[in-house]
Amino acid sequence: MDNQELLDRFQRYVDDEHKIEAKDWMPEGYRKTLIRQVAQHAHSEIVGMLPEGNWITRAPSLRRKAILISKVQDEAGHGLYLYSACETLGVDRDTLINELLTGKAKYSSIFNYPTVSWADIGAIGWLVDGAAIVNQVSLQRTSYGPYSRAMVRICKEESFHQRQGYEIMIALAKNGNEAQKKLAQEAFNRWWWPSLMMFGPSDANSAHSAQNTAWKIKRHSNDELRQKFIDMTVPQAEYIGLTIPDPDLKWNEARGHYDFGEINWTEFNEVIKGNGPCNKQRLEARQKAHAEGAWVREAASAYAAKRKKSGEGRAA
Ligand code: BYC
Repeated sequence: MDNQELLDRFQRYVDDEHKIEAKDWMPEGYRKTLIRQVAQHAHSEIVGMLPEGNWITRAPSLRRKAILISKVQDEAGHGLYLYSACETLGVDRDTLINELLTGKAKYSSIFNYPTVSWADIGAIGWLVDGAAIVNQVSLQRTSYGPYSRAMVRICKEESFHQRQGYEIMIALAKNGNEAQKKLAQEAFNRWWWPSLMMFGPSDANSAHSAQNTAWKIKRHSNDELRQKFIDMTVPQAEYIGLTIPDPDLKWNEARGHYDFGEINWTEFNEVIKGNGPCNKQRLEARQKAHAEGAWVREAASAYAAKRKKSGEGRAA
């Protein structure tokens, strides 16, 4: 069968809503773009542990500390799960990690912003995990089986994360004193716009959207998901008495959606190029953790080799 026939057959299979599995034939472009996206997603989970990890020692109560530790631990689990999904596409984990550590691979722009107060932890859970869920619920129906199944599990945990963030914001913004209300509003102001950027460039400027939508890797466009997130989040903000930091935000009766102001795309492009407020710090933290963990990897490999050898001995 020539390549065009294989491509047509692949497209028909995807159009009929079948999942592609690791051993199925797939176009090289499909494999490549999935490795790119799933790896970026995995890196985002791992780098995403850093801004919140920064507050574990300073959480305001034992209950908050225990919850935050479990949330950050969940994120490590999501990262490992996604690296495994990525490996099914024929790339090994060392290569993926190396691409993160050398700055070659991207991770979500959102994790290059600092967490300056405890309210930022509430804002991250509510807004960042909230935005991640909107994107990931859509990705549950992505055409690549291992990625789609990873999303089902991850979404369940993310919804806990989102609620714990909103609960922190309720405590501060709705039930808190004046100083706490102020802290919550300031955190909201810091995280609102970067959260909208998580959905990527506008559809008109999204390089991968057309092909990835045809392959059903993407089920909704960047702008559709961003709008969904805004429509869902504005009433939640109003309920707890927060003001949306966007003078152009207005309900549009005819569209049945909120209109909103222009995103600062220059800022977005700078952050994804490596020039955000914390890009350097995030990469250095990952490089340090990797170097300090070398002995663990060596010990685990030595132990695995020893087990293999003694297993071979027993079999002989
Ligand atoms: N940040 O053609 P486009 C979490 C890049 S973590 C950085 O629209 P695509 C959590 C894009 O990669 C959840 N880069 O791309 C963890 C591309 O660059 P390359 C993270 C971005 O792939 C801890 C270029 O811009 N979620 O929940 O069709 C604590 C052109 O864009 C961003 C995921 O990773 C960005 N925001 O669509 C708390 C979701 N946006 O590769 C929470 C999975 C775009 O050509 N990813 N770029 O150099 C996706 O769904 C898609 O990749 C995107 C972008 C919607 C993000």
